[in-house]
Amino acid sequence: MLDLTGKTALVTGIANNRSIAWGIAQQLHKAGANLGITYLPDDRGRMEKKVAELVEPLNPSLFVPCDVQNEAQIQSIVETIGDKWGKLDILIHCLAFASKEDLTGGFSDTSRSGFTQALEISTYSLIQLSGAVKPLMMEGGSIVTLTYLGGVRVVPNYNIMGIAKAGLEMSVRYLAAELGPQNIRVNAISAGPIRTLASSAVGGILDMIHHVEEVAPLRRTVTQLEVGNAAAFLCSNLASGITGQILYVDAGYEIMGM
Ligand code: 0WD
Repeated sequence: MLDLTGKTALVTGIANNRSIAWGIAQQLHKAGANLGITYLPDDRGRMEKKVAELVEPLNPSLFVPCDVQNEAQIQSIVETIGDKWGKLDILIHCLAFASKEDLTGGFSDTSRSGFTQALEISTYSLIQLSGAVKPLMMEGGSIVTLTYLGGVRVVPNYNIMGIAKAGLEMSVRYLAAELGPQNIRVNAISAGPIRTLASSAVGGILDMIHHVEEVAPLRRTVTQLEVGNAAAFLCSNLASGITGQILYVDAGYEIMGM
């Protein structure tokens, strides 16, 4: 059965109660995992307060700042995990960023700085975090990231984020190949469109959701908790033979041609 008792899990990317990472954290907790939660720090400490209040019922034993553009913060997280837990079993990479102006309009207008920022935060961060936690996964481990269909097909307005997700999906494969001999599995969940803070920046997101509700085999989109269930599965022994894969949790939308 699905049981994560005794497993330590670091969950990144919780911004509020709509975040996919929040759905994942709840399901990992339900399966018995010991949680560490990261938040994106800001000058006034607003995010810290908000996320701390939200996750309190899950009793995280670690609560640390993590801006993936801040190398020192990543190192400090690794040290804290080493001191407090001694090992890490699960890493949830559930974050992305692109500037709003690059998520509408012409793709060929993408700025150099927008390209660099989106790829650094959304794609490089998986490579960076995986490399950082690798020494902590001495008993093996599971790394799960979040991607979207816009990384393999053209979705209006997804633009630069599509390039970031294509790079992310290929990073999953390279990481899986490298870390497999250490029994570290690396997989991605390709989620259907869900209303969140990040997705609200994508032009026409509501139209995308309505289209999925009309066309997907299940005639709806998915919830954060459904993505959380799939993540808990991928992190558990039930998925011990699965690595380097992109698992679609999208109510079946991906199979449709029209
Ligand atoms: O429809 C959707 N919502 C889908 C999202 C469909 C398929 C995939 N995804 C992916 C996203 O691309 C992302 O990789 O799921 C992941 C989580 O996104 P989300 O749950 O939709 O969005 P949100 O609740 O906004 O969480 C993303 C968080 C950030 O939130 P804000 O909105 O404050 O940027 O990523 C974090 C931050 O908490 N984040 C960072 N974390 C560390 N360092 C950074 C950073 N530099 N930048 C953003």
